[in-house]
Amino acid sequence: MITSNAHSMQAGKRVLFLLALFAAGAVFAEGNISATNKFAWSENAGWQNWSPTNGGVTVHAAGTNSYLSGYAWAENIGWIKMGAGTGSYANTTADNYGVNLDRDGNLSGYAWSETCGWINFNPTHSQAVISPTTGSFDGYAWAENIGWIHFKNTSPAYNVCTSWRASLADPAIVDILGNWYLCLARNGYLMSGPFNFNVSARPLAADFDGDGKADPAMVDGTLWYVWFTGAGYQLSGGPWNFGVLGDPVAADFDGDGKADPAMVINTLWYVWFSGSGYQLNGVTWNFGVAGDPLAADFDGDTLADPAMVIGTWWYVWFTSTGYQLSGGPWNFGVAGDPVAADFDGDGKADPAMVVDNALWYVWFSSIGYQPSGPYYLGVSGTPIAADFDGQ
Ligand SMILES: [Ca+2]
Ligand SMILES: [Ca+2]
Ligand SMILES: [Ca+2]
Ligand SMILES: [Ca+2]
Repeated sequence: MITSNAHSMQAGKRVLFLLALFAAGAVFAEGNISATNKFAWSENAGWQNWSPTNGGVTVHAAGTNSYLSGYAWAENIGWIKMGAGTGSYANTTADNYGVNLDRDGNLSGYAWSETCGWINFNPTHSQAVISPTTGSFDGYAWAENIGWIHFKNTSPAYNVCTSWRASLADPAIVDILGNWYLCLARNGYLMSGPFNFNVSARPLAADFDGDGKADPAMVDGTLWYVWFTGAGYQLSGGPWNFGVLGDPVAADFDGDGKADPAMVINTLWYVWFSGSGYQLNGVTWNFGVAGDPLAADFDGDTLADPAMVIGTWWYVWFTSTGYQLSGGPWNFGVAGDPVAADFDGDGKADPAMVVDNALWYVWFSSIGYQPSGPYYLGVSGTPIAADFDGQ
């Protein structure tokens, strides 16, 4: 009965939505553009309102695959559509055009205006951007028929701002019973949970399905249980079995936006690249150092960098230098359970040590790896850091 009611409720909503759509002549979402900072300017076409009364633009957070949707309104040229279909957009046909956004805030691709045609967000002589830390648009987009569109100016003062922010890592704890406790950065690190998937083994989290949100996983021997965020936390078939027993690690080593499972045995790294259909690829890394293995993008080139932690010492091999040891090894002077993820949202992983299962010491890349904390999370278990909510 409840299901049936819910269905008829949804159907009712859909009918209302369709009626509204026909009445207004365009599709609208509320959007996440500021109600006050919402204007862009074009010398030839005047003001554009990115958060008009009947609609607005939404900036969707999905890691490297973020994108825009919805409509902006310009008094002189009418509606400007940010994308067709679902983002991120391929921009190869009239059915899949749209404005894409990478996790550093660079916009690309095309919006469409019925009256003035394509609007390019990454034209030859400019780059439209959104600040990953403040959500402020800046730079210029280009339209063949109306010229430059400017997003930020001091005099006269105008600016388009969104509540979107770049990816922030969320600390989490998984206790011995397999209970997951999450502290979402966007929720002021307030603890939520416990969430339980009825599997208790070695927990980890990484974005295996590439939707910009970390997927919880449990590794039991050679078996990988992964719950896809993109599928409503359904088990991703399987469990996967790669036939290698070791210390499990998962991160995007090949840069396709999906996490690659890895097993580490002493100094040997076995990695199954998502970009190669999870083939072992004949590649086994050996950096000659054994310790607590982890992987995160320390140098900010979007590829995960393998690392080994021994006591207070961090050995990190930068992808940007062809897997050369990043000087050091680094010594932060604190020993414990190491984790690494981008807590401050500057695109570089921040090393952290969790002492006594609950005290988090963090070295933020954005402030030159000065020590911060310890932060107390209040639950004991295996520490994990990943971007669970994609923002
Ligand atoms: Ca995911
Ligand atoms: Ca990958
Ligand atoms: Ca890297
Ligand atoms: Ca960082």
